[in-house]
Amino acid sequence: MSYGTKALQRIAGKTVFITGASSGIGKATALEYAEASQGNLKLILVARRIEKLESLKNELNTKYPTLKTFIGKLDVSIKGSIKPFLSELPTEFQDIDILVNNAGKALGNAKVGLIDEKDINETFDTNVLGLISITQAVLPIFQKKNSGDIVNIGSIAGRDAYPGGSIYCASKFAVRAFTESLRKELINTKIRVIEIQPGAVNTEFSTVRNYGDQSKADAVYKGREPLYGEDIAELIVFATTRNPNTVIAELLVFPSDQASASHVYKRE
Ligand code: NDP
Ligand code: 8X3
Repeated sequence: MSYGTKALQRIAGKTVFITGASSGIGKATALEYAEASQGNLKLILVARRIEKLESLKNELNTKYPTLKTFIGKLDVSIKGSIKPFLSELPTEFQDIDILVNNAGKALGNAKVGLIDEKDINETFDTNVLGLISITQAVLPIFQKKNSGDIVNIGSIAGRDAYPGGSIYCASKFAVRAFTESLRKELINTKIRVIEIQPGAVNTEFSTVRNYGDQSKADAVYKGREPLYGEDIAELIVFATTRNPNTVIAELLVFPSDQASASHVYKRE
């Protein structure tokens, strides 16, 4: 969508780095930035499934011939992979202006005592340590020019913990704490730190959470009116095209039929 002339000017020629761009919110955000800038933008898109990024790049190139897109296979949970990735970016993509820390996941619904150690590690390595490592690596670029936007994708699960979500909720509470500390640390700079906290969004999130069981994933949204990746993408672009004096610090975003974490707690 169009965000108006001022937003178009503010975003013109910027370089936007999106993690987890191969599906859902990240993919929609890449498309939304391309549209909002009318193709006058550079996009760095990363995820593990490079073939998905290749088809997204083709789609973007077809729709927006002036857009410059760099795709990369990057697993944010692998320590030591992030700094080399950034230093090997083509020169024209190195001066990042907007970082969207979006890559993340929940794995399963197991209760404490029964949670697979591998799922605990993968969730924290991706949602928390990956996000922290990317931020640490990109922040010096922003500090050098005293500008830049960091958008962290939190969740209602980072404010309202629920049974069967202990690990995912803890990871998103950690994202919120990290984001708040960072915003306070950067108070004397022009760097903006933004957290978007969605409720239910119909993406591949539930497929991943249910280990690929699509019928379980579909059941999560049955009878509900969830958000879609595009809805969150619009808010990310909106937040990062405000006047530089304006920081959208937190945005809690529900679909119209949700008002808390959507899980039911009752004695069984
Ligand atoms: P999707 O599963 O559709 O997208 C997740 C993205 O993260 C994919 O592009 C995936 O790509 C990427 N990803 C996963 N693991 C890694 C990794 N180790 N390294 C790099 N990229 C990775 O889900 P969503 O779009 O819904 O999720 C995006 C963010 O939104 C997550 O942080 C999620 O927690 C958050 N969120 C989602 C909500 C929802 O209801 N859907 C609600 C609130 C927050 P690939 O597999 O190719 O690596
Ligand atoms: C995803 C939303 O409620 O499934 O962050 O945890 S929820």
